[in-house]
Amino acid sequence: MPDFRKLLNDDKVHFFDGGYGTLLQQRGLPAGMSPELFGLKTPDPVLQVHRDYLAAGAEILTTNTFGGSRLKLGLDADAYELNRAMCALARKAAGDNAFVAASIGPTGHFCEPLGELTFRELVEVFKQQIKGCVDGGADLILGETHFDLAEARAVVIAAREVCDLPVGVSMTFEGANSLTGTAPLHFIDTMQNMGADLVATNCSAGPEQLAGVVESMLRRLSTPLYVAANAGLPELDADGKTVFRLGPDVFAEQSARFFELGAKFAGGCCGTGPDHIRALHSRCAGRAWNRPEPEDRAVVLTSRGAGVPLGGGHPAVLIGERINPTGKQQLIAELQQGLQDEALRLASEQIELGAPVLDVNVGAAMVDETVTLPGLVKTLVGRFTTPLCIDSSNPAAVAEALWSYPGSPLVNSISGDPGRMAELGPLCARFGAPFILLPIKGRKLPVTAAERIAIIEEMLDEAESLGVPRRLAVVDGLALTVSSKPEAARATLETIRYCTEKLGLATTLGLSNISFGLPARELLNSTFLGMCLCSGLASFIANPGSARLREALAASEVLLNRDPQAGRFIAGYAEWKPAGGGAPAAGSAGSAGGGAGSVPDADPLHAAVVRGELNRITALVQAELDKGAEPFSLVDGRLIPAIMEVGEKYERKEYFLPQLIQSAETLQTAFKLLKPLLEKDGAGKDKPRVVMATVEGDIHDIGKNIVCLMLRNHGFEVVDLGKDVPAERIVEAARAEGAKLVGLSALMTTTMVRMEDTIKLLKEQGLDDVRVMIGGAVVTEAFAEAIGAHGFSTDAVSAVKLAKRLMN
Ligand code: THG
Repeated sequence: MPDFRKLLNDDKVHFFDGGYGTLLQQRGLPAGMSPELFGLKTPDPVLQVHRDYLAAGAEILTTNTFGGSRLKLGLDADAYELNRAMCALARKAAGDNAFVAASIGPTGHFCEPLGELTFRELVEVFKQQIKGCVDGGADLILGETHFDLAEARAVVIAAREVCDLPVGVSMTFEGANSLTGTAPLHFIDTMQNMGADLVATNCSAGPEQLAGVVESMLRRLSTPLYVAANAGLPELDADGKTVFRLGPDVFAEQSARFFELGAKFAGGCCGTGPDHIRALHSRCAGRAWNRPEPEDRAVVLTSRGAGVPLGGGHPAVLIGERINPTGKQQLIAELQQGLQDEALRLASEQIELGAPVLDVNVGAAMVDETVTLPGLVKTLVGRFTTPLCIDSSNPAAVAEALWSYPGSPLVNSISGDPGRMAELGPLCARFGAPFILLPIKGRKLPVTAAERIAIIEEMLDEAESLGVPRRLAVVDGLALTVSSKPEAARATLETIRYCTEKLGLATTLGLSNISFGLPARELLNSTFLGMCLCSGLASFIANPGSARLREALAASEVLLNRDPQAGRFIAGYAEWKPAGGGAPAAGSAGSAGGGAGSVPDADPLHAAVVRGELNRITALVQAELDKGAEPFSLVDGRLIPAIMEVGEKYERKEYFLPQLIQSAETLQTAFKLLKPLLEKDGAGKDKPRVVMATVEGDIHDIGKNIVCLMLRNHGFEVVDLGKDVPAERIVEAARAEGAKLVGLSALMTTTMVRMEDTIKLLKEQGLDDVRVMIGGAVVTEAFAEAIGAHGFSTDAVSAVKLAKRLMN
């Protein structure tokens, strides 16, 4: 058997056949009758036309199945059998010397939200048709004359489910776009993301006009291209019938241009016949394929109406972060009630601010993401053309959203945790969805660049072994908070540079993580953005409402020579005035360790804790002890008031997380020295005990660790169970330790539901007198109440207050 893949891979140009409609009418097809049903009843005319095309030099015959889907044929016809029979007919004509391309035309129906069909139904319809074609002996599955990107994608997805024949789609463009708004370039971007074996354009106009369509694809074309023009533009003849008048020689001369531009295949569409193909063949047969060299290798996100390239020298892309329940009460409440207004408002607001891509995250308590996420995606793609970034840690929700999206969305994300790549990678490959590769694996966040790169390379290897193309990967450089991991920002920069330069991959970043716990976050975020862009960052998830970020982005694009003649910058910032406010007065900022001045401290011990003077504290405490101070009064009268002052500074936003941690650690160092002495005194025996844990499934423990530290500083005996702790272990520990307080932490919307399990289990096991306090970025008062917690806190300082209140 001949293998069409050989043709796809050789160095030559090749020839398809031409139009069938007019020729079949000349051979008895009644006007208004479906050519497919005609062919089923009277195969001979169809067979004849196939043979005429072979004789004219066609190497690939297209089957008489264009309108052969069950939706097009109607319920009475056996679509499978018709397609099988028509493919068998073409096979009979082709024998072993030519190839059979199964023609799969539009169904005549739109899928949601444009029409009534679901995308799944569309795929099922095509699967039935394609099965018939495969059994009839097709060599290639070829979608033809498609005008909707979703339907074009459905052909590819259906073909891949049914067979492993090569598959291609030909789209028709009316002027600059397809009927539902897709540009040629973004059509091929989408098809190439899906790994289509062939891309094509046909119909709508003559070869002169189609050359323009081909030119607009060239920037990123790397897949074999097939072009089939009409015999010129349609004209009305004297009887009011449409005719195509371009003769074979002119058609051939003009179509030869397709080969010069880089097409591998040419043929004909409406109004062409064997003479056109013969003329084209005799003019161009034996030519070498002018293999297209794409100018840029960006990863492209697409929708019906837009394409957004990431990397490949394109301007960095801001992915609007705001459709995300974090910190948004109204959005959460609406999502829980199945409403979309707030999400849609956030979408249009971000689009107006210029966000070229929107992140969509609906992960919140009491929201079923597998329903809510695809539902919102459907509405968004119906209203806006902005490509989406599907952000969920729930693989089933991601899969459902992919079924609802008519292009190439960005899947956010695939982590290095076991099973994730195997589950989501092939899905992304099948749907042609670029994905964010998140270099997180197991419980420990990788801090150094070397650790991150090791995970990235391992994940890329796994992707390759699963047949998931590396070109779909967009690496998350992982912004960790500098306030708790000061070395992490540099590691992010190194990771971005390595991925860009050594691995040739596009990158992204959840920018705002970097500044968590610090003041002037926008200042840090925008400065870090500039650094990251310099290291090659291709995209970032952020709030497009931040003027400072937009300014940093616009300025960086000029400095990185990606804004020709500074055109965009000048257009946006010619009238720019620096933000008001001026510089803060010197020395007025409340900086830990600073502001010591020349005035001696009233109490050096107190001051050392407030300033976080970790390396001085031991000596100071020892000096006090040497002077005869009581250990207990040192703690109660001087150290505890000092840490209280730190807490107050934190609440007044004079202090931020780094100062809080530094002071807490200073106090702990003092305690280490004092602890044996206090125990000798008999103090500390009746310290209140608290069991602390980050719940099962959640590996974030920075917040919980800070709360533990602060609780210890305030005289609590803390039993820290760590992170990813099952409910059973927490309950067991509370019982064994006789703790009357349990503190639970969860950072993610997906894991905060585990808190409820723990509370239920405590009750079930009769530990009714144990109080439970909860915390974490996404935890709210309402949630705490809903699950029966006794309180919730937003930060370590309020957690201590809450713990004290609950223990009284
Ligand atoms: N990497 C990847 N995906 C990500 C992240 C990442 N997705 C989620 C997150 N990080 C990026 N998105 C957000 C969304 C919201 C906020 C921060 C990051 C946020 N919200 C404010 C709050 O919490 O108060 C609300 C501000 C507002 O009103 O907009 O901070 O790292 N791959």
